[in-house]
Amino acid sequence: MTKTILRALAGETLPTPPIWMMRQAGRYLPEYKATRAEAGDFLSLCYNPELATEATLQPIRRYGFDAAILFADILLLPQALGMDLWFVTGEGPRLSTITSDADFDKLGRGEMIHDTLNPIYQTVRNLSGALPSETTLIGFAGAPWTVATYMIAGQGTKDQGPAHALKAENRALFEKIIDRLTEATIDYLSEQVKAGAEVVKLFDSWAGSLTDEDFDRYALEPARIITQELKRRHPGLPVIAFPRQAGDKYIGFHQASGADCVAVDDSVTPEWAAEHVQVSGCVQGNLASSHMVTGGDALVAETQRVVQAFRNGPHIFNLGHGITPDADPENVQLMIDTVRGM
Ligand code: 1CP
Repeated sequence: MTKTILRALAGETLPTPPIWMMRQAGRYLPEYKATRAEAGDFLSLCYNPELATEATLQPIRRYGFDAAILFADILLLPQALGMDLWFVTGEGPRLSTITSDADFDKLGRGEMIHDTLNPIYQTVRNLSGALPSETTLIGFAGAPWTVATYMIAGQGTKDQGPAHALKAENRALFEKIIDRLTEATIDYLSEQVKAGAEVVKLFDSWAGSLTDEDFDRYALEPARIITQELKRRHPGLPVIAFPRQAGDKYIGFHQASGADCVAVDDSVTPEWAAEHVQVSGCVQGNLASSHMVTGGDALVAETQRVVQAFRNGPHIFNLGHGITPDADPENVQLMIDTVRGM
């Protein structure tokens, strides 16, 4: 029998939606903290296939999710292009920056990314052999705009100000960065697929700060190019796009990007997303991740509401964004039991 996630991605309406969770491996789990301590730091964990395989499998063992997502990070790609990357404990990622043509010219291109990313492909190969037969393996990358915001600012930013500023001041350079990332993302995801990823997801976490034409040019268009080329290289490959906080721009995103599934965040209601987005294909989402912290009756009621809203079409149950480190692992179990018990 085909895996439930693949069936939903193919457009099937299932009696119980398959379920997985963004950031399902991570600091809310005691076993993850132990594995991370063993690795020493976060990047060493990402580049250690044995331990990254273990981190990926932990939430599958504990909860029996229908999908596993490769343990890695969207910022490994800029590092593979030659940028410096490090994580400051308690603060987040730091990178060398690109603010001039001279910075851009230092970036690598083509096959060279694989020198750095080979351990990630090894993790994917390990996982293909280690996952239960019903579990789907999802590979991923950051979308060009989201990754560019980190490469331009050198860190996470609240409003992506530095990237917007570069776009306004030197559009040619900004577009060269987007194009280079588009090309590298295709090669990166394609290699993940060759190693055994069955689905790929494109995380555009900051798509919501692009408006109007900019959204179409820098969120939609790269997603379309990446999806089209991946499907050309790997016929039948399902693609999940996540243009987070796209609002009205979620409407029509399936057709315009060619993605099989559009993941929606919780700034839109499930009823709205069912009416306007699910009409054109599979939707993934969208319980607010705060329920994983607060739990209780509200968690149960809102979980049921999401399942109900999406019941008449293809749906993959997920949160609206990643689970946070302060979440209670028991609330995750309650969410799963609620979805599967309906
Ligand atoms: O252990 C730690 O302290 C590191 C925390 C952590 C983890 C567990 C980071 C740092 N990245 C990850 C793994 C990760 N990141 C995964 C795989 C595991 C899984 O989902 O179970 C994935 C898919 C990501 C994707 C990712 N990284 C995104 C896109 C999704 C999203 O959450 O919006 C983004 C924006 C990043 C950048 C990043 N990596 C880590 C942090 C703290 C950040 C965010 C920085 C910021 O807020 O700007």
